[in-house]
Amino acid sequence: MTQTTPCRLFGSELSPYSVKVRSYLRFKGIPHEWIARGPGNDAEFRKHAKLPLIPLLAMPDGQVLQDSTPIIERLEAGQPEPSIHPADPMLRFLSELIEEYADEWGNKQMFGNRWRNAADAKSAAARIAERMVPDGDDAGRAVAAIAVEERMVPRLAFVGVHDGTWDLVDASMRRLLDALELQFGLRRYLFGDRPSLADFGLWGQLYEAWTDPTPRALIDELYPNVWRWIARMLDPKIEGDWDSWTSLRPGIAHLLETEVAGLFLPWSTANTAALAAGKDTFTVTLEGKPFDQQPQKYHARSLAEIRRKYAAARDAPGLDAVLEATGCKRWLAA
Ligand SMILES: N[C@@H](CCC(=O)N[C@@H](CS)C(=O)NCC(=O)O)C(=O)O
Repeated sequence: MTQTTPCRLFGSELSPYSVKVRSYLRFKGIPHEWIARGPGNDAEFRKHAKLPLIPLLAMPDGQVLQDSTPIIERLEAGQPEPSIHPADPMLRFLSELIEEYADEWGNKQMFGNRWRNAADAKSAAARIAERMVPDGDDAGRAVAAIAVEERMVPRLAFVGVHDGTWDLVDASMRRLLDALELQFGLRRYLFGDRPSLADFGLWGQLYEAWTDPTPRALIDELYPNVWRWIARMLDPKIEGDWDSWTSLRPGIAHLLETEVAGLFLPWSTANTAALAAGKDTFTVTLEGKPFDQQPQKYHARSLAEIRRKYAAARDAPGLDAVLEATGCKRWLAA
């Protein structure tokens, strides 16, 4: 049955996972109200929230969903068309894997750019403060912006972005942008002329990066196809079909090899191992250099989840050969 009462999406314009879910709701044509999280809706948010995190989706039937990937999966199961999953099961899994990479590793690129550079941090803090403090109160907004910056900058440590790791994370963002620039020269979205789960995940992070001055200047100057896709994904539409693996292979295989198998999966596996061993910090060698951070439970849960999806999809024709050739398989089959 078509839903007519809108659901309520609590989110923030500055939150990659919130705008990701909003873009998905727009694509699916699911009626929704965007509730910019702020003091005016604190009581309602707290009543619903199991975790103090956005996005939060309050459904018309009273159900409350949190966490962007399960939110999308839940809605997709209830309303499968138009699908965000390529029809070929192999491509579907690759899209799910790239979404996982975007959520967990791509966030380091966005978050690092936003909170490491003073100009970007000031810009983001001012935009967040603008939404926290009622109209007309400039002094209040200035105080709030300082408090936001003081709260967010130390969080760089939680995502493992610091002087010792930033060059690697920044180079990883450039490589992602290079790969996407080529992909979007030939098609409207990552897996063809319609958006996939991977597009929503990557876009949440890159749209946010594009709202911050430093990465925005980079994208505007060097990545015109990515820029057009960023604009397109605000309100994505079906503009054609899924592409074949033959046509997708060069770009996707490169991304899987360098970013997913080269950085994300070994890092996430080391994070899980560190938690199991009860360690406070862990170091993993990435591209021949040490990468160290505090382990985080959330990444371990989502790694287990992508491994579960792999176990369910592994009979998909061609999948194991691609994962083997790109170096992903040993991390997923673990
Ligand atoms: N994995 C979660 C991540 C959600 C998340 O980290 N949300 C951030 C904003 S992007 C948040 O609410 N942080 C709480 C805070 O800043 O106080 C998802 O995909 O929804």
